[in-house]
Amino acid sequence: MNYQDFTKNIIEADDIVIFSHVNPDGDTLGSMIALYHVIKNNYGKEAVMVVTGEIPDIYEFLPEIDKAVTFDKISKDKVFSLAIAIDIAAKDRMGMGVSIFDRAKVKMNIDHHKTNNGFGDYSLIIPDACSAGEILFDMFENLGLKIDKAVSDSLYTSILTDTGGFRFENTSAKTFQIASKLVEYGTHAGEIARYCFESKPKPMVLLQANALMNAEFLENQKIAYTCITMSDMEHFQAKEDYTEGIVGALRQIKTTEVAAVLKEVNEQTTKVSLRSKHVDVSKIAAAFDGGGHAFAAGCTIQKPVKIAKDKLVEEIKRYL
Ligand SMILES: [Mn+2]
Repeated sequence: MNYQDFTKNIIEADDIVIFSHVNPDGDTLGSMIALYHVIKNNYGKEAVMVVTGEIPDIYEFLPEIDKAVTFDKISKDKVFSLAIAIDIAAKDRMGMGVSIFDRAKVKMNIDHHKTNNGFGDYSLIIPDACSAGEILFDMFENLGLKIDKAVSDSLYTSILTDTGGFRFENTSAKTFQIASKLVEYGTHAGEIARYCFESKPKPMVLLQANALMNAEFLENQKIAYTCITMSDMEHFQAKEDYTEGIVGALRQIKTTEVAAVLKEVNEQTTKVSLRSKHVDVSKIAAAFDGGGHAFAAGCTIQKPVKIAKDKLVEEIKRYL
């Protein structure tokens, strides 16, 4: 799609719904909130924001995020004129809400995951963009749309979190140029960083410390992994997002090439997060029908955590 298709479809739409992805992160939430405010302030339209799963506490500062709803709050036969998927690598990442997306008259897909297959009537997939927020910034600027502080803070959150605080490989000169412009639009960089990186709930930090203590290291310590069980989650009274960041901490170790966190979802299901320094872990995730980026990917393995771990390690070894 081109940028004008965005304007045309917003103007023609009677009602609009925006989808963020399951286990929402700073990029999908920041981008969704930015879209919400841009649509409201530039086109005078109210969009419905849909989240799947719990919004991490740290993102409560995003302007009007309390207006976001879960899909079950939308009537079952509702047909929206326009549905926008933001930062959603594959349709199943919308969870149960995908039926609402599928029913919409016009479906739009804006994303930066290279594994995105371009689902929808209009898709804007830019794998070189560090975040969905970066794609939106370019589009908003190109269309001459007003970027107020709410939009600026939200886009900055997208970019800051998806680049790991401007540290990951996806951080480009352009990323800094956009960040610089957002600061000019009124965003306080230190304030957003404090919300995103220094506002963790205490049990989250303790769960993470425990997970790191239980980590195992294989192949000359090139593989670092840890398993988080349901009883760990219960012991620390952890919310779903409390495991966020553990895999990054394992990658921080000098010897680590591939880091993995295996999370026991139930007796038969294990969720896997992968990070690496050089290895393309999106290929490892793809072996289990997952996906993502070269250095950050994930998948779900329908096996008990102990068996999933063996299968995963076997697959990782093939890429070392
Ligand atoms: Mn993203």
